Amino acid sequence: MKSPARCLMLLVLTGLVISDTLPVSATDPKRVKVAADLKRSADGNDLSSASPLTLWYQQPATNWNEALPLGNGRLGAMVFGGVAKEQLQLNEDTLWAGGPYDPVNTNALAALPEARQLVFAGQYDTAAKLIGDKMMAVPLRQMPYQTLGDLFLEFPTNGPVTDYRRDLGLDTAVATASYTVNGVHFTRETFSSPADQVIAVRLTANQPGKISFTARLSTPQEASVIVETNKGTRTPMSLVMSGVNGSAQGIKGALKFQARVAVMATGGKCEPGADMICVTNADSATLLIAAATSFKNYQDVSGDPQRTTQKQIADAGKRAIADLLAAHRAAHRKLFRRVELNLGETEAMKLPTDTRIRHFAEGNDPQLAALYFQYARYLLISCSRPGSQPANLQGMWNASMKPPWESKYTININTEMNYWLAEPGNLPECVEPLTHMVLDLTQTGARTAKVMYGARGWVAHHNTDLWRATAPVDGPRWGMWPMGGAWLCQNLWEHYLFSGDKEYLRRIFPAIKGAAQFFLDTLVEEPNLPGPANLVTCPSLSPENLHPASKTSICAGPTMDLQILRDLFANCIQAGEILGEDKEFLRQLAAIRARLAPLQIGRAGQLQEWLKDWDLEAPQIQHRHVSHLYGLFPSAQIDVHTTPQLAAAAKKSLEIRGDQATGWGTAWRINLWARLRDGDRAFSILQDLLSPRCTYPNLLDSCPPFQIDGNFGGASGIMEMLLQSQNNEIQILPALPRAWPTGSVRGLRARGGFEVDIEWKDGKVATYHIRSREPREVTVRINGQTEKTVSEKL
Ligand code: FUC
Repeated sequence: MKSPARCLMLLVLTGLVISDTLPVSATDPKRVKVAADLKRSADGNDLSSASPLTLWYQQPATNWNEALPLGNGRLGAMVFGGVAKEQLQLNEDTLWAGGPYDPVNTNALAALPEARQLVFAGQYDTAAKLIGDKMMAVPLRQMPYQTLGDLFLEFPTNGPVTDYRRDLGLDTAVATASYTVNGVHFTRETFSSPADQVIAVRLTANQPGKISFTARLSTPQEASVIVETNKGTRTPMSLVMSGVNGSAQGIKGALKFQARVAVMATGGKCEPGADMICVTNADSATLLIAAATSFKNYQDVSGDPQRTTQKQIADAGKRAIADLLAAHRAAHRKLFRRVELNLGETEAMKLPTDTRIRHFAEGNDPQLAALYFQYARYLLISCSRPGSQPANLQGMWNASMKPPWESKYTININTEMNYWLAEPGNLPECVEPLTHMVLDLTQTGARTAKVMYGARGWVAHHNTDLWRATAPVDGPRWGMWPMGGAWLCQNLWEHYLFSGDKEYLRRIFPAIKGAAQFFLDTLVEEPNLPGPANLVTCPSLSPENLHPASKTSICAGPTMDLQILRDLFANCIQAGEILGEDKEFLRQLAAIRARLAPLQIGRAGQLQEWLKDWDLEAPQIQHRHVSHLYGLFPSAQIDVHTTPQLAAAAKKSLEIRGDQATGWGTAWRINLWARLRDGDRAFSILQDLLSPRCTYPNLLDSCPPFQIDGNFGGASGIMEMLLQSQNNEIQILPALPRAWPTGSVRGLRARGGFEVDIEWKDGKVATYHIRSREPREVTVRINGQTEKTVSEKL
């Protein structure tokens, strides 16, 4: 038994429930407010009635940031749970604007030598102007990810509503709204099934003949809706919306799409309207929603969405809703139940989720941090499964035709952060869409490397989209950064480190090798630095941060680039040795790696962000990006044990940067402080992340606006506080905050193919278990000491 009920039972049996009551001071207005909220919501229930893995609310969503996300990797819905009107805002993860396109700029190569010269001469603004004129992608911006539209269900309501509750079970992946009107209790359950590739909505009531509603589809896309009848089949009536995607930036929409909603009622009547279906006095009803586009891959849009959706509806329609639900739950739990986390439970657990977010920063709700962690796992399972697109800036949930930053893949931090939790959080399957995308990028990026840089290998800059565009976009200040592909390779390498899967390594080696090759051909000597360690990227930038020598970010050899390259070359050498690749190439890489410009400590004792000691004069000294600290996290080349001086400098930089940033910037800082072994500082930043400044009522991250990286990065930070495994050590509770004195975790993964369980009490490790396929010797750092142990068999 691995259920949440079991977690709770264990907690009670082992005395881990650390506080029964919320300390309330009569004079502290905030505390009095918590007490009042508790009184209103708790109804005298004991803690065991509070469900630790559920988000719940006492009112319908009044806006998108209160609606609850469902997804099967590909097909997503935001569920509002209204009483008179239900809204399901729908997404299909290949519905982006545009079509296959090639944005390389054929003028770039000729301009490259001059751009370099200008940068080395300190004429940064002139360099930026030249880059803007000659080296940016055509078109300058990439394609947006767009909404599919909405399904609206309208219900006749004639009477006051009581007992309203709306929730999302993370263990079931079902969103439920229930309420009573005129003595009839209604329940509406919705899920997006990875097993059957449809969204299902089940409407029931506790009295027969009470389900009446109209169903209607609407969309801002170019599309039309008809009602299709298939008499004599299990799905006799469907709303069918067919359309084409939009054009953007002069790239013509090339996708067809279709959404299909089958409406099935038991008892009562089901009648077609012109563009709606009307159900009257049914005992219960089920809706099945399918959607698809003609996207097959970034070069091929010849799919048949009509055939796909017809088949999905016909197949799912043959099965009872209970069977669909069982298959859905099993597919979800297979991934979700691998990890359990208990950080202690308090009375605050009885409160609705939106209230808990408002109060988290006041302390004493450790379970909300555990819920936030599990929510991130839930979200990744829901938006990134084998066969789907990777998690974009909004995962896969987007109501707009023009979302912020086009809801793309921003690969100067955001996409990489989306996957930080996947490996330690025991969701390695969810990385598959990312692997697939990187392998696509090696193809489009090879053309960009050749045409724009005259180089071998492949390159991707700071963003990509469904069409795998790799040229620099948006403007020199943001786009002229050739490191996006190299950083993504680090995510893939981590997948290998955690699993030890040599087949996977063989599959990704060409990506790592090609990324390295690009830099062998494009690194240049910085003439102002003494050799031989004077190789740098140029032109480049430290993501999005202006430096004080100009109005631009354009520079040579920013610290982050040098750190990413140290990793890329080291990984390529190690992978090449494991796979028996060409020794000469690996030797060449090692020689070039040794010649990369060094990391430097600046006059404030900080780790310099640039080759020059500019940090203290930079116009945005507290910039959201902490790019130069990549070496501390997610990389491990800066480490408190192995490179204490650099770690101290990184700490100084982090202090200068400050704790508050965008959602993802805040989340990154949690991971960094955990790597610096300061659990309390990491926790205080988590308190900020998990407060209304950075978290919406639906527990999704607010950048602002909504951006999912903060959820994923925050969850990664929570794990970094409990377990780390860089540099060939498994570190148990490396940065446990005082706020979580007692707790347990089961099923986290560590590099080297290990799974780890930990129980702790009074801030100290009580027991731990390390398991692997074959028992192996492992170095463990625990309570400040290292020891050798042998892992148990998995
Ligand atoms: C980078 C960040 C922004 C935002 C965008 C998607 O440009 O600097 O804050 O996250 O990506």
